[in-house]
Amino acid sequence: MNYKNKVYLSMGSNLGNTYYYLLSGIFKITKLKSTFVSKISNFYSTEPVGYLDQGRFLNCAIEIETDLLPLELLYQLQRIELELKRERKVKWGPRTLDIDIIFYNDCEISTDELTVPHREYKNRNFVLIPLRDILCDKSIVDEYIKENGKDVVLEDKKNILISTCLLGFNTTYKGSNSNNYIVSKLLKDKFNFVKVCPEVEGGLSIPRLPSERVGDRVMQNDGVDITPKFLIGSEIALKKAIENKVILGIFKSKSPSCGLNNIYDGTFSGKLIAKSGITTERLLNNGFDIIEVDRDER
Ligand code: A4P
Ligand code: MG
Repeated sequence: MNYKNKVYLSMGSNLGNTYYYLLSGIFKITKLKSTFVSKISNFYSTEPVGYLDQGRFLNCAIEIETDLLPLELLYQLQRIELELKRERKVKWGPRTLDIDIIFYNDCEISTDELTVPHREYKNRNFVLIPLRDILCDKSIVDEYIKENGKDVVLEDKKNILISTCLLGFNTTYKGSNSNNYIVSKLLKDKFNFVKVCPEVEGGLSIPRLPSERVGDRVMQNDGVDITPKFLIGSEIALKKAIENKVILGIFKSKSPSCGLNNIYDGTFSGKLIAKSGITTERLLNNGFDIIEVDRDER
């Protein structure tokens, strides 16, 4: 991808399921117009800086390539923060998601709304250390990193339940895959992925006939009711989630098993309705957070 500007973002969260907010933010950034997420740092548990009466943060940094201009990018990032329930109550206080622009090429910007490079980055190990992971020239930050005790600690690898097709395995009903470069390339070595394809593990073949949810049932397009297989698949997925203590699921969008916000409406005419797939519904009912993503090859 050849977008003109190279930008470094710092991301932080210390409310609720912090991994859910950082990863959701990253997937939303991949959806921005003319924007490509090219690198993701490790994830760090960090001591709060500024307002101290709050829990530790989870921080990371990402590199993006984009044609968005600085203010356009800032507004898009603020919209993403809002969509992920960010409320601005206390300056430097707890937040589900904060996304700051650290560098935009080597531009220097100073307006009421935006200061780049970020005003505080040199003073903050929680920005500098993740950034160091993804900068080619590490000397840019090395001179500012202060001796690091326990203020910035590399997180242990967490378990994530993931739709097998997103990792490039040919398990979709067509016998193809839904490879997503963020999971299969950029996140692969940062998490332990617990793979699940609820349809195949529930006993369906590859390839298989298309199926859609019709009310509480799942029907193939030849009229055969395959609900029991979907239920077995959802049970297997839930068992894997519990046994592996996964922090969340990353699932293929629009699928009758794994979709989150929209699935096909049961008429096999390509129309979507607001509803989740069978497995997603079961995991949500058991308290797991789900992020849905689509095929994204890049
Ligand atoms: N703004 C100006 N420059 C920028 C920039 N380069 N990137 C303006 C993003 N925004 C920028 O930000 C306030 C205003 O800053 C915005 O309206 C924007 O126009 P905000 O996100 O609404 O509010 P905030 O986050 O409370 O303020 P601020 O100054 O961004 O706080 P910081 O600097 O982000 O600090 N401790 C740890 N361990 N980890 C953290 O992630 N984060 C903070 C927040 C405090 N302590 C932390 C962490
Ligand atoms: Mg901020």
